Order: sequence, then structure tokens, then C-alpha cells
Amino acid sequence: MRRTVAYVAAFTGMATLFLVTILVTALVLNAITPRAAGVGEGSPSAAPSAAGPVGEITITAFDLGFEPTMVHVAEPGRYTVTFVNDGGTFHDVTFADGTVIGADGRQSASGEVAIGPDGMSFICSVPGHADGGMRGEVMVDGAAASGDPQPTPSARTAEEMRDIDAAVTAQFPAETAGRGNQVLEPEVQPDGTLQWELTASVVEWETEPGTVVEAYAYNEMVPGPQLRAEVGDRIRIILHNELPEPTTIHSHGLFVPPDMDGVPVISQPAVMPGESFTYEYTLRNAGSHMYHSHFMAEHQVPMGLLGAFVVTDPAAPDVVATDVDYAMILNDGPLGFTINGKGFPATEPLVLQHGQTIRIRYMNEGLQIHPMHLHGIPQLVVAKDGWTLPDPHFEDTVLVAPGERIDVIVEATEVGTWAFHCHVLTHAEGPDGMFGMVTALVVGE
Ligand SMILES: [Cu+2]
Repeated sequence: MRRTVAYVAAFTGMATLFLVTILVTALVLNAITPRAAGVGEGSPSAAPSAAGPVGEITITAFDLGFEPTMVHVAEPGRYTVTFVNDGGTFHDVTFADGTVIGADGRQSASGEVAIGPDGMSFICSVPGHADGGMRGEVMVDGAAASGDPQPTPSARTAEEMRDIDAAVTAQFPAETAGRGNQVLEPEVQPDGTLQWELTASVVEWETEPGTVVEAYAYNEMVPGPQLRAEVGDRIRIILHNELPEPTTIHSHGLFVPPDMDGVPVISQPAVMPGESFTYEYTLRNAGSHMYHSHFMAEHQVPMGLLGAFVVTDPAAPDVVATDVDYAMILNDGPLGFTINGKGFPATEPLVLQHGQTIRIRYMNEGLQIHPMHLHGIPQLVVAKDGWTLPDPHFEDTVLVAPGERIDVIVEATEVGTWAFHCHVLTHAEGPDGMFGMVTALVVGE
């Protein structure tokens, strides 16, 4: 029933947006200059003056960003670009005119780019990296000093900016391949033990329409399958490692025996490629918990080795029942800024009927803080890290730090469509409009 409501609302929204999408897409196709057209070296377009370089620019890349993000030059013209890649993996600097200069990790490269009077934006064109923060801008200081109005990003007109923004938003909720965070029913063993098998492997994952990145996944989904059980349950998780590197699983927030804690050497040997490992224990504490890799976790977790582990306690008198129970996993890194493995406009809207309630279990598996701001309706904060708060209180922006789980209850008192996004604004909006950690709460009549 609830699923039907969500489906119908999403479908209706998509149908109404469909015509708009067609119109706006036509406009945008005319407006956007091709970005990564000239992959290779040099600029495909001629410089304003064919004379030699007027100066030098140095841009340093790291995982995942540029230093500086704002490059100041004194005048328009052709510049020599030194690209230093301090990151551990391939990055490039792709300018808005199509000029691409790339280098493997710990390598450098050079090239030339022609900067016009309004400056030029640049990104790393490796899928997911621009959304992960690899964006910058070359600014021509003389232009600003001349008294002219500030140039708009990439020298777009106001109409182009409006139409590009509208074209992205009109796609919401966009279809993409794969859906993470799906509840995986356990296989109940003869002795009552709840058993799940999780296979870690490398997959191709579509984070937003047309953006397919390499990801690490449990059972081929990002986030991995959602596990649900009750306090007192005996549980068994069998991990199969099909990655090209070692891994382990740590059950984050749960009381477990020390040899089930998933830290290589300290609790167990690393699980090598082709090997399996069985985690087994009895659940002692309820709450919004997580499971994730604890081997090179700074790499494997942002790549997708994470999932929700929700433990309920039917005997707990202080836990409020809601109509909808929703785990919202936040992540950042090589897959971009994601909510349950997807970036806007491919994020999933939350759909409620007027008067219904939802428990949102925020879980931050990323490396950055994400203050989650819901428009229109306050959020009642009821639990932190699985522990019920003695003082539930309202917030409109709920800060979720790395590793934290915050539970909120939202009552659908206000009919309408409400934006719902991370309020670190660079996680939610860019020169092409909204992206990343943005979704919506839709409250029907
Ligand atoms: Cu954020």
C-alpha cells in the first residue's frame, strides 16, 4: 500500500515533469558548450590571440579536490598550465572549453589553455570526481576590476543558467540502474539463527543518470543490503570476498565479542580475495547501526562497502512506532555526494500522506559532516547512535558527523513537496544546479 502510494506519486511527478524536460532539454542542447569533447592534448578552439603564452597557471589535484580552487589571472590570453597530481589515482583538469590535461597519481603534466575575458571553470572529468569536490574556476581579475558586472559561471547568460538548473531538477526522481539499501531477509536456520550472506565485489554503479563509476558493493548494491533483526536474535553474517584486495566487516554500534569486531590483526585476520569469514553473535543492543569494511576503510567505505543494520527491541517502551521506517545513508568520496548510493536527481523522494509519520535513521558513512535540512516541517530528534535521547527536541537542520547515526521523527503535517538536502551547500548545489545530497519529502493530501 505504502509502496503503491510512493510509486503513484513518483510516477505522476515524472509524467508532469516529462514535457518540461523535453522543452528544457532542447534549449539546453543549444546552450551548453561541449565539455569533454577534445579529450587529448591542447585546446580544440583557437586562442583569442595566436601569440605565445601570457603567463603560467599551476593547478594541483588531490583525492578529491583542486588546490587552488580559484585561480586568479591578471588578463585573458593563452596560459601554460602545469598540472601536478598529488593524488593516488588518475585525475585530470578539464576546462570548460574542452581542454584536458591529465596525469596518473604522483605524476605531473603540462599543456596550454586559452582563458577568455570572463574566466573559465574546470573539473576533473573522471566519473564522480567533480561531484566529489573536484571543481574550480579561473578568474580574470582585470574583468572584475573594470566595473563590469561579475561574470556568471562559465560566462552563461541568466537564461542559460535558469534553463540548465531547471533541466536537472526536472529529471527528479530520475531512473538509474541499481538500487541499494534493500532489506535482505535472513535465512532462518533450524536453531533459529538468522543468517545472511554478503559478497563483496567490484561493480559498475550508476550514481546519477549517465554517471557510471567503479564501486565496491555487498551483493552488488550500494549501500549494501539492509539487515534488520531484534534484540536477543542470534545472527550470522557470512562474508565472501570477491574483491582484488583484503577486507573485513565491522558491526558499527553493536555489542559484539572482540573476535567478531572486524578489525584486522586486533580481532581477526584480514579476509583475503577468494576467502570467506563468518561473523556470529547475539544481538544485545537496539538502534540504528551500520556494518562496513574495516580494512583500508578510508578507501573501501567511500567506495561502497557499507550498509544499515537496524536492530529493534519489541520490549522497548520508549520507541515510538511510525508509519514508515527509513534508513538514509549519507556518503561522500569517489561515488560523489550520495544519499543511499545515489546523487540528485537520482535520489529517492520520501512520500507520505498527510498525517503519517516517518522515522528517518540518518547514518553518515562518509568522511565529511552533513547537516541534513528539511524544508517545511521540523524534525524531532529522538536517538543518537542507537541510544534513545532523554530530551527529544526539534531541529530543522540535523548535523550528522562521520560514523554517527541520528534518528528523527517527522510528522507529515504540511502538504506539499519539500526540499530535503545537506546544508553544506557545495554538497548540494553547483554551477549546473542541484546535485548530490538533495532529495524531497512529498506530503500528499
Ligand atoms: Cu553534506
